[in-house]
Amino acid sequence: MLLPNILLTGTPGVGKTTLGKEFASRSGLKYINVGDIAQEGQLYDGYDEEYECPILDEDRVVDELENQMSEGGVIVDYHGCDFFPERWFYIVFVLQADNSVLYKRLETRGYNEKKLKDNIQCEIFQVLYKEALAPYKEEVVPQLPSSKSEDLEENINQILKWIEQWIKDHSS
Ligand code: DAT
Repeated sequence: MLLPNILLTGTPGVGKTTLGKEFASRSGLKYINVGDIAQEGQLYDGYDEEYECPILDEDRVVDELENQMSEGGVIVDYHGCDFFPERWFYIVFVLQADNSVLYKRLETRGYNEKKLKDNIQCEIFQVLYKEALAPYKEEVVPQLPSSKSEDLEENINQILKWIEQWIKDHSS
């Protein structure tokens, strides 16, 4: 593997897509949005009426991504990590946004009241951070603030630095 795979996770609306796409365009890593892949391949297993969204067929998503992940150099965007093989990722960045900022972003998306409330609670209780800490060690689960535009620049630089170090550590 010439370059590592990176996971960007966090509550919907924290800025994974924004960071992932911008990072990919600057670094040459390949950006994969799991939601988009699922939609393109219709990798679904039913529909969740309460949250008004299709239910992901996780096994088919893993099968779909396996080849690309084994090549390395992929930055994956998804609001979860418990169904991905742990070996796929060297590092899991968990994005976080202030509650009031996140609320506004999700309101703009037109989320229904239950979905809004549940997502804000998800952020408050650090659900995605805890999910990542189940398979991964704390030192490979850095948290990144993602409320302001300056945070975006800062995060890109931090991930670039991390990759540089990874390349040094793996080039012998
Ligand atoms: P996600 O992919 O986590 O669901 P997103 O990238 O679509 O989130 O971002 C949601 C909204 O927030 C979108 O309108 C862009 C904005 N946003 C993302 N990161 C930001 C940042 N660091 N500063 C300001 N706005 C940001």
